[in-house]
Amino acid sequence: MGQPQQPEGAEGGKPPLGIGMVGYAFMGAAHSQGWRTAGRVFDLPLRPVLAAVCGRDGAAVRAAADRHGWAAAETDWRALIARDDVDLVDICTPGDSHAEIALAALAAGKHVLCEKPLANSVAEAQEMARAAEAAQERGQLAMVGFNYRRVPATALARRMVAEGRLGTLRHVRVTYLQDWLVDPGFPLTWRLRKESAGSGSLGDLGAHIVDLAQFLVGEPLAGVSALTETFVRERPLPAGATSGLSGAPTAGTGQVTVDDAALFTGRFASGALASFEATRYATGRKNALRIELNGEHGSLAFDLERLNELHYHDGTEPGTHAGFRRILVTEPDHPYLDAWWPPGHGLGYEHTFVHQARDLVHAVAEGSRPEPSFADGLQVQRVLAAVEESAEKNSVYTPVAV
Ligand code: SOE
Repeated sequence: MGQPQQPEGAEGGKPPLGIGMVGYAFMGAAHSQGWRTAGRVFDLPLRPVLAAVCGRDGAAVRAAADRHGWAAAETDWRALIARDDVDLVDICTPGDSHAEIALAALAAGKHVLCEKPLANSVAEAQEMARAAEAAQERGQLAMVGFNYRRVPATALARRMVAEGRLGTLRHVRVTYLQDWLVDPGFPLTWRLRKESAGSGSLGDLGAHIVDLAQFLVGEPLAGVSALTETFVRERPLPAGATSGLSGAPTAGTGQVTVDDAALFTGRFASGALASFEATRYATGRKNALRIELNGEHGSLAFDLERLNELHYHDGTEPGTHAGFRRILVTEPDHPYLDAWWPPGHGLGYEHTFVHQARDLVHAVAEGSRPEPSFADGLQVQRVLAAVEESAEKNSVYTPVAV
């Protein structure tokens, strides 16, 4: 069993904030890193303590506790929530358990951090947002893990849009491209089944870009028009799965019941037009989240694969020497950067989780409303539902005549 995180340096003497995390795979590892590091880099009002991690497989969760620095391991999430040393429950499980765990944690008086998408349906997300609202009255906080808001460059972009540097926005262009499903032999994991994941690329990648676009623009989408596709409809069952999942057409394989790709356009209430593409079939693209905003006075462009940079075009400059310039977002007065390395030394993906933990700890200490809230998560869920409805109805899409 791992040792409890000991206070070090600036952390010593601060009141503890006990964290209990459910799930320990990819997201669990990323969140562990965030909780371990936040108080060692930032001067936090509370000291995050990695109290306990939970998973169903006893041996595996104990190994995860050792690896990631959690003091204890639990195999029942209800037992984790009931622990006196857990003040905040961090949910890193597939979407089908988010609602149940979050509602139980809020009912038990705990703060909650929940991975995105908030839930697998609007109905679940609504219940969670209602419970979070009531909990906020009692001083308990609930936040969704849209970590890409916490890249210093995207936080700077938000600041610049809010300052009016782009003027009225006309276009928002976003893509989130991965390629891990290109091989039809890739197994039918939980992310490819509706009952566990809710949706496919749409909920996994589309949720991120919807949230990021709305965050940067500063307002919600008013409507969408969408196309979705499932390119490979049958895949081999994962190793260890003995029976076909419901709807399995042949022994040893099962049906993909979610979208592989989602393309949609949208309109913001203020009039800006937006386009979105979320896919796991963009051969050669690994984690390519790109966003560009065009406004009447300027433009901003961001690429997650070059996340220390923000490109800015100031359209008010004389055309003779105007053009996109690269802002290296590593200066101490850039968001989050005052606590990190000297200019030019750069941050990465993992730091977004450190910043997420930092911001949530501040919110808990101050009793403020954390962002993105469960209400924000619900709003994203409504956009995802509208995309699915539009794609299903095919109502706005017009086939090109042949
Ligand atoms: C999917 O491949 C995934 O892991 C997402 O689930 C994460 O949210 C994203 O940040 C990276 O890609």
